[in-house]
Amino acid sequence: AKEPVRVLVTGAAGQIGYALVPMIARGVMLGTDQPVILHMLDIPPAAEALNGVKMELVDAAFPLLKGVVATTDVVEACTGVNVAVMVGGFPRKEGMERKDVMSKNVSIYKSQASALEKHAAANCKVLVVANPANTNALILKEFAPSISEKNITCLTRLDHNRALGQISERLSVQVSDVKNVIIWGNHSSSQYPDVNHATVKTPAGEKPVRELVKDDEWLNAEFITTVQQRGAAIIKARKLSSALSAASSACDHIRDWVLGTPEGTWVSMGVYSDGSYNVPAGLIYSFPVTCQNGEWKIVQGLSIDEFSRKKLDLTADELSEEKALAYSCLS
Ligand code: NAX
Repeated sequence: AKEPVRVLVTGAAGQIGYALVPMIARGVMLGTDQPVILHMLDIPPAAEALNGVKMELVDAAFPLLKGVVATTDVVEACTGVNVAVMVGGFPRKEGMERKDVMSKNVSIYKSQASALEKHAAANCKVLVVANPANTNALILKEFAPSISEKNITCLTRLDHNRALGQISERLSVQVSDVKNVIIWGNHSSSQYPDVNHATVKTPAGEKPVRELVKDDEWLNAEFITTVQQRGAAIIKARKLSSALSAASSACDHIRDWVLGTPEGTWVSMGVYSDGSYNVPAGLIYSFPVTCQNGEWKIVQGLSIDEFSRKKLDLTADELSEEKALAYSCLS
């Protein structure tokens, strides 16, 4: 039998946490043959709720779940973890300045970075979900210098999956037959959902999405804004932000990273830019990646037209600005 993998979920008493921990315990993230030990962290005001989640995990009698640590102590939470899913953060509340929210999250990610660096297992893989996800991941990277930048990522898979979903609905095809959309840039409304290399599996072979949709006007405008604004549309409908889709996408992100992407398929992940596609190095930026043997690699050589170029640059500019704002909170 396999040794259990320790998975940390921060903000585990929140709504994404509530959807995510049972998925992990069922093997959705790491495979149905992989035992897991869940480490759940939240802050003292949520301690009782967190304990309630632990009680439910016990009650669900998940065969793969070999242990649960529920704590408000960041050192205990981080000790020995192999995978860290960072969902906890400070939300933007009405009337709050962007700088104030940034400052709260910078201080959270700075201290959690140190705890992970000192106490996590070697080669721990980190996924930041909490917003501003890209910049929180960058802060985490800066303050955990001994964790390889290859191991620090942020979630844009939800946006990627939303793009697949929109194409599937539009063409009335199975979502599993659509692939290779790309989310470029920030997990914010400046992101660029790109279908220029996306395809659909048809009885006559793989066809480009553009050829099948036959409506560039829709693809270049409404499709993009629908994906960019989907989070807001969910809040409007549910009066709560996306939770089950965020949790499911976080599982997709880690699963593909650890177990690999299928041949010929890429996914979107926020990763540390090496300057690929002339995106400034040193930002956490969402790129198309393939994964093998537990490592992601940015897909190279895709053609970028003028329309796309502008959009890649726009979201990079926003991230550079966020980075500067985050750094200004440090001093
Ligand atoms: P909730 O407010 O329901 O849960 C957040 C939890 O984090 C709370 O239980 C809170 O007590 C805890 N927390 C706060 N500070 C903490 C700290 N320092 N250490 C540990 N835990 C802490 O929010 P939820 O709806 O679950 O969303 C969580 C985060 O995901 C938010 O930042 C949200 O903006 C972000 N999202 C990111 C998405 C993405 O695709 N990257 C999509 C969904 C979601 O909007």
